[in-house]
Amino acid sequence: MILGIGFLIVVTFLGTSLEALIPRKPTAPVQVAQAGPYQVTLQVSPNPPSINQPANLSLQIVKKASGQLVSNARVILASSMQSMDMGTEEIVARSQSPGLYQAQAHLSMGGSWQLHVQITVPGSPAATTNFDITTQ
Ligand SMILES: [Cu+2]
Repeated sequence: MILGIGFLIVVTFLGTSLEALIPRKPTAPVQVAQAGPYQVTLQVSPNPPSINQPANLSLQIVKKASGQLVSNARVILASSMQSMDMGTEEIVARSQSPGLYQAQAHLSMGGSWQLHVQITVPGSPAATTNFDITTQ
């Protein structure tokens, strides 16, 4: 029994330290997700993002039904770390051209980040989705 618990502790310890040592696979530089009636294509550059400089995020938003670019949305991004509470950075993306929104995020630590995207078009309910971004 005691041996079993000791073994568990060692395995847990190894698991945690290995996770910090093994280089993480970067997430794809272009990812697509569905947010309610919209399809969102996220491009991250550089990929993987550097922890020393802000990451450039660009989001293209189209209506799923028609493929039409969504040009009048308010796009709010919130980035947070998945494995710990480092707070949440909220960013309002700037409209760059019809359907294209850009923002910079400070992903200041290596690991898995979650990017929460909220899209609000006047007259329609807000739609949300999440992306995973891995920094190194
Ligand atoms: Cu962290």
